[in-house]
Amino acid sequence: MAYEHLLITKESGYALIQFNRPDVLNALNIKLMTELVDALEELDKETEVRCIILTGNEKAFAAGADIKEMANTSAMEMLQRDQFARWDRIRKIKKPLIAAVSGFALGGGCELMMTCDLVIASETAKIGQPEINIGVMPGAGGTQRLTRAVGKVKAMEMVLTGRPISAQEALQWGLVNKVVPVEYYLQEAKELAKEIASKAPMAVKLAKESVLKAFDTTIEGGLEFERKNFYLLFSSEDQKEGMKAFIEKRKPEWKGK
Ligand code: DAK
Repeated sequence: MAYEHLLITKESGYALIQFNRPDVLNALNIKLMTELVDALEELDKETEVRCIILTGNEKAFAAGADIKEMANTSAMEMLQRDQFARWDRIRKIKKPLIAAVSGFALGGGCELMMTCDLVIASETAKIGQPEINIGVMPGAGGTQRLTRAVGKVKAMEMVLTGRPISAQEALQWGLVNKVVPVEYYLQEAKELAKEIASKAPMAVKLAKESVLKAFDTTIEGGLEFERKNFYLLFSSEDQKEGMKAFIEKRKPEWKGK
């Protein structure tokens, strides 16, 4: 399928989605977000795709929602059109999502990054929630996911001052997994995708689901959920193969079932 604002490539085991609005620092307009959610849902169904990388370009992952598109929208229009509803569908993607971030990841760009499961950043990344500078506040997780990731006082600092943080700060604050020189951030994300793609697909899927459960349940409920998923994997062929291969001292061959 051809997209106006996305470039999609598939390599062995994973897919790469690149935002393609370089003139506006990959500002996330409705069209791009519609395409992104459609593409993610399609790729989520493809068995040979086991992991998905989201990226922009060296200058910008994404500088936020498209301010020019949003500027004259009324609250009622947003409510009626449920303009931002499709953002919620990204949370439902079952394959691991890796954000490969260079340059600006601001506002909705930072929120999109935080919706991903893993983040590789280049040393040039500038990550922030600058909505306060344009008279609004974060609307897609910047007060919730950010606070869970970095804690109250740091989230307050980012949301109330709008100041972006550096890649190194993001690493120290637990917002990104790894920081590498700009020449390597995409390569690093691809290596990570390949590594995850080499694991048993059903185990990856249920493990992601279980980790995410920690964000919206009690510890008791989460442990119960985890245990059920653990038991469930014993009905998979891959569990038999994985444990047999260990005992026979060979590499497992996953079937994805
Ligand atoms: N929207 C539209 N255009 C943008 C843009 C944006 N967010 N960011 C940059 N651009 C455009 C600029 O207008 C400029 O276009 P031309 O003027 O050349 O036509 C071009 O990209 C290059 O930008 P600059 O000339 O400004 O480049 P600089 O290097 O000087 O500055 C900058 C880079 C990133 C510091 C600056 O562009 C900037 O401050 N951009 C705005 C960043 C920002 O405020 N982002 C937050 C937007 S609000 C929700 C979901 C999502 C959201 C809300 C709700 N729900 C689910 C409910 C999200 C909201 C937001 O993200």
